[in-house]
Amino acid sequence: MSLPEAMYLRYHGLLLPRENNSYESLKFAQEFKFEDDDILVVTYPKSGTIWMQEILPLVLNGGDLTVIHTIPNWERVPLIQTKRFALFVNKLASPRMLGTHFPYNLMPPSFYTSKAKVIYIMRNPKDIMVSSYYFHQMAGFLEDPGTFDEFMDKFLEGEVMFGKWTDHVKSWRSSELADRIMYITYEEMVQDLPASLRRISDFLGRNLTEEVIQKIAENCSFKTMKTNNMSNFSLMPKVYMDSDKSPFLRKGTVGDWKNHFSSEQLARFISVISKELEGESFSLPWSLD
Ligand code: PPS
Repeated sequence: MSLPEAMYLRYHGLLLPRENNSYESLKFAQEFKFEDDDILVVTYPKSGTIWMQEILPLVLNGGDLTVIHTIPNWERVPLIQTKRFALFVNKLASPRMLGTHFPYNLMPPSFYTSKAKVIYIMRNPKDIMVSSYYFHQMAGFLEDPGTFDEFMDKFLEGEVMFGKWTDHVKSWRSSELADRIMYITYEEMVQDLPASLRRISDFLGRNLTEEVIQKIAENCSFKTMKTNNMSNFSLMPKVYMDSDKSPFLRKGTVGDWKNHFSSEQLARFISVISKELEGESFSLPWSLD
């Protein structure tokens, strides 16, 4: 399948949408200086990025909703590789909340020597693929996904933004960041958000009362986030994201892949992914089948 050059650039072999990434923004990211108290959310796309952009400010400020009600998610926890990053970075107060879809090996040099903490969210790749399929339909800056079957080929080949899911996960799972990194899954957050919030606040050294945990959980629920204009991308022009085609906050569930995969597709998917994870020292928190 041919690559629409107008829509994507290539960076170290990875496809990145030109709409929000440029060679200048990537250079800016590479030269960016991490501080020891920075907190970085890392995700492969469609794993729960905007969810953590809602959670993180509330955990850090003890549940004050002002930030999530007045500042758009892309500005309160900006992604370091994006064009917008240079606009917002100087406005961030310490500790800075940052995000990225970069694999570990493409992080800026200053990251490795800093003590910045990382929250890495993993999501079942089958649900990522479904979420991404709909996202490609609604995002004007992404290639039309074609049929579900065609999109699966691209996903498995890594011919989608930020490359292969397996490469991303492998890079961060073997990152040797020791206690600087916390791994959490989308599924665990769906299953028990208050427990996930307790884990996150412990990792960040915050001591939140049960009342605050419950308040954050309510305000970060799928239902509440869908109505928050600072988080649901309703501020974006329709040519950029068309929620009539598919809302960004689409389903927010675990296992939607069951409504989309045929048994042949499931077998193909499992075969490719398990082969690529063979010999890795970590195990996945869920079964692939
Ligand atoms: S992106 O484009 O990479 O920034 O997308 P990302 O934010 O990583 O992932 C989008 C999916 O996360 C779901 N989401 C949530 N699920 C449950 N609860 C909450 N609060 C929540 N917030 C975001 C969102 O709906 C997308 O998943 P799907 O499966 O498409 O619904």
